[in-house]
Amino acid sequence: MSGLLRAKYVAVFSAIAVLAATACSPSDGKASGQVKIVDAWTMATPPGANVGAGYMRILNEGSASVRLVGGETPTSATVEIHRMSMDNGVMRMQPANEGLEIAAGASVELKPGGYHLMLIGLKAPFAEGASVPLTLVFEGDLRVKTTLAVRAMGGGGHEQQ
Ligand SMILES: [Cu+2]
Repeated sequence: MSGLLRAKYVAVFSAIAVLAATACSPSDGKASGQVKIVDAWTMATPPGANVGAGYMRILNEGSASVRLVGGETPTSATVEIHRMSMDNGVMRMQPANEGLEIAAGASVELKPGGYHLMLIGLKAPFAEGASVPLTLVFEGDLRVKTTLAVRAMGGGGHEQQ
C-alpha cells in the first residue's frame, strides 16, 4: 500500500468513526436516558372516582440535575405534582408548583404520604392488574415514558383528596 492510499484509508475510517459517534449522541442535546423510572404504580380506583395517584422511584443517572414539572396520560384530563405534609398533626396535600428537582446522581421516591403525581379527571376507573401509560415531563421538555402498575385498592393509598 502506497503512502497516499494508506492516508486515504485513514481518512475514510476517521470519517466513519465521527459518524458513528454522532449517531450515538442525542440529537437535541438532552440525554433522556439519564432519567430512569422504576417501581411505578398506582392504586385501583372505585367506580366514579375522579382522581388517581402515581407513585414511583425516579433515578437521575446524568451529570446535571433535572426537574420534574408535570406529566401526561391518556387516562386523565391532567396530571399534577403534589406533596403531602403534616400541618398541626393533619396530613395535607398541595400542588408542588415549583416541581420536583432531582440532583445529579440522586433518586427520589414518590410514595403515599410524600410526593406523588395526581391524575385528575379520570376517564375510567383503574382496575387492579391493569397498567396506566404515563409520560413524565421534565424541565427543558425532557420526556420519559413509564407505565403505572395498578395495585389492589386500600392500604397506604391516597386518602386525602
Ligand atoms: Cu394529590
